[in-house]
Amino acid sequence: MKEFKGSEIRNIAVVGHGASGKTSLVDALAFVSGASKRHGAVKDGTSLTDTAPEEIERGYSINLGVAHAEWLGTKINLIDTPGFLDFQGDAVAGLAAADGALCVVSANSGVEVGTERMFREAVKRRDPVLFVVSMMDKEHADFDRIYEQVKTRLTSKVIPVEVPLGDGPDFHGVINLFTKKALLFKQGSKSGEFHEVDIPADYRTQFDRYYQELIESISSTDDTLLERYLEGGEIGRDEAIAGMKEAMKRMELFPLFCVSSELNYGVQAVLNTIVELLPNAFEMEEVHAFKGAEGNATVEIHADDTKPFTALVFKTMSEPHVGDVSFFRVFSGCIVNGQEVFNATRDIPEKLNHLSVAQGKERVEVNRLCAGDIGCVAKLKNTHTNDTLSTREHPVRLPQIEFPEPIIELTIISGVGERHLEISLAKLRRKYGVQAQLTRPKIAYRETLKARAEGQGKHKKQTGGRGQFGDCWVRIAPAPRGGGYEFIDKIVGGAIPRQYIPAVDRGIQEASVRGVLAGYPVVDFKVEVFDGSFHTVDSNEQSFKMAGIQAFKSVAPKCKPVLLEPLAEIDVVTPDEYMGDVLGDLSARRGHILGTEAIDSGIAIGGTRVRAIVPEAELHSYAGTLQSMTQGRATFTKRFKGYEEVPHEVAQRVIEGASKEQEEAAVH
Ligand SMILES: Nc1nc2c(ncn2[C@@H]2O[C@H](COP(=O)(O)OP(=O)(O)O)[C@@H](O)[C@H]2O)c(=O)[nH]1
Ligand SMILES: [Mg+2]
Repeated sequence: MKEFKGSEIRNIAVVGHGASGKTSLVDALAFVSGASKRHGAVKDGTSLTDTAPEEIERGYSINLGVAHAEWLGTKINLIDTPGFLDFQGDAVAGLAAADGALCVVSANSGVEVGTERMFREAVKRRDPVLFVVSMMDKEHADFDRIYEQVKTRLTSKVIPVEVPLGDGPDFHGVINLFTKKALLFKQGSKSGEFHEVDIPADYRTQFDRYYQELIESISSTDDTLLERYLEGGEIGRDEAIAGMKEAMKRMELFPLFCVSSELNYGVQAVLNTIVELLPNAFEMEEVHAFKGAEGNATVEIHADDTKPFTALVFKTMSEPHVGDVSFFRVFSGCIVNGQEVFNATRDIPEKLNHLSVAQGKERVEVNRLCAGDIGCVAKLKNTHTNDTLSTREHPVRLPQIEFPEPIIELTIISGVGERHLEISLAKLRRKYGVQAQLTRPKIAYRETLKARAEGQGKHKKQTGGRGQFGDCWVRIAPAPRGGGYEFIDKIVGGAIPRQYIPAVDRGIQEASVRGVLAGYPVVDFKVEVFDGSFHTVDSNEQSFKMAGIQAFKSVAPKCKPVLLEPLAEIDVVTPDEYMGDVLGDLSARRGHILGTEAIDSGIAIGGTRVRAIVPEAELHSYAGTLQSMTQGRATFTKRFKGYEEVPHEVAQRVIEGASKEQEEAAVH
């Protein structure tokens, strides 16, 4: 394979809702460019980037996939991403490795939840985005309607640079607004060949309207162009394209295209546009990386072949018969096949044998990879996603990709959605033959004490030969929330011999694992041992540990024990029309609303963010409820917030439930 410089590389993530045509588009781009010899199809299980058994069986992407196209002397690395929200971690990783995104919207289904989510994610990362209306050949395809939806639901800064000739089965060409020409696709051609003709008379009015809109949009982002436009001057193609590229970098314009990946119509135009309008890998902004394995000092990383090698592993995929394959983006420097590198994240050397680039599941071995490129390598010893590969002389750690946090938990597995869990279970079955049954997770209640009390713990046993004797007096008192456990030795005059005091401590800790109310661990209290007695023959460590257990059991119930429950702070982002429902539901879950704020970045159309503290016990299946309440358009994140006392009537139910469980356990 030819070697490409960073200025001849584009790294593009293909994002959007599930089944919007992303995988088919990636396949078509690689095929039409000539880099892939076969036009694969998702429905036959032959697409370039849906290759895992789970993906072929289900017909949708689960993992990100990497392929490439070669066009106009440029290598376009294409990162196909999964659209379902459950697998958005891979979409986030794909965006992190790319410098720009194609946001795919189906001409049929239009803007969907995944489109909103991934477009916002791209904007958040400040990646230029190009919209592609896919499946233009399908029944009920409607370009104008989709354009309107993108404009009202995603961003007012979208602007078509192509207009289709015909929608649905009648889709047969496009008008390119930059060249002011129409392209008529040759029916039955393999890779979307076309004749270039003048704009057909019956499309003239439509052309004028869209052209006007395009030129106005571009001029409004550039003072020189605007002045000329207002004075009635012409704006040439090259100027318009240069203006558009700059505006895209600043997120002031998002061009819109249309294709049919099945027929390969319009695919060449998308390839041209990626080369012309999206930034090359050398235009990457500098990244601040940490020096060394632990250091906090940062160093700037520039896309430059002559600088030390640095790369971030953005995906690790396990492949049958191969093992783990690590995909990485080179941020600076070059690497040659077989070279040793240094994983500063884990402080270990790694060897890059069979350095490759991916074309779907095929890997093409290369001699060298340089700044800005994306490569892969199999069988690293101990390198994982989010690790940085650099050199021993210049070890650095790049900023890590922030993956979405799991929001549902069932026993030991957790994930970002039901579908995510289902796939994890399928993988468990296929790879390890493990059958799992899912049950609802137990809430991690705790108990604590609200008053001080004192008392004795005495352990005495006389069974023939040598007896057991331990005796201690303790004071138990509450500690502040989060204060943990504290043991204070106040023994004077040898009432308990030194060597047995730690045993009292151990006994108390052991007893406090099962609290006095409902058997949950007791937290945040302190214990003073202040008196006791012993027997010269019968006392030993075991006896004093038993005395400690007895002391806790007799004193703790007098300390006003209460139940604590885990709280979560949740952050919901919802379209405004569902605000009332979201707030009402949170209150019904004993939620405490901390605040609401409108989100409006000025680029992506937002919604409202609601922050609330909600007891973990009330959040079971929240993900599903929120989804159905908002047609899947709201999202939430959740993090542990701490423990708080359970209101009396709720506590009563938990305590009754716990004693019932204990009875049942006793019967079985
Ligand atoms: N008619 C038609 N069908 C398409 C086109 N692109 C994709 N599809 C079909 O739409 C479905 C979803 O496509 P896929 O590429 O898997 O979407 P993804 O989930 O976004 O990757 C598949 O059955 C494809 O065959 C197209 O241009 N025309
Ligand atoms: Mg796909």
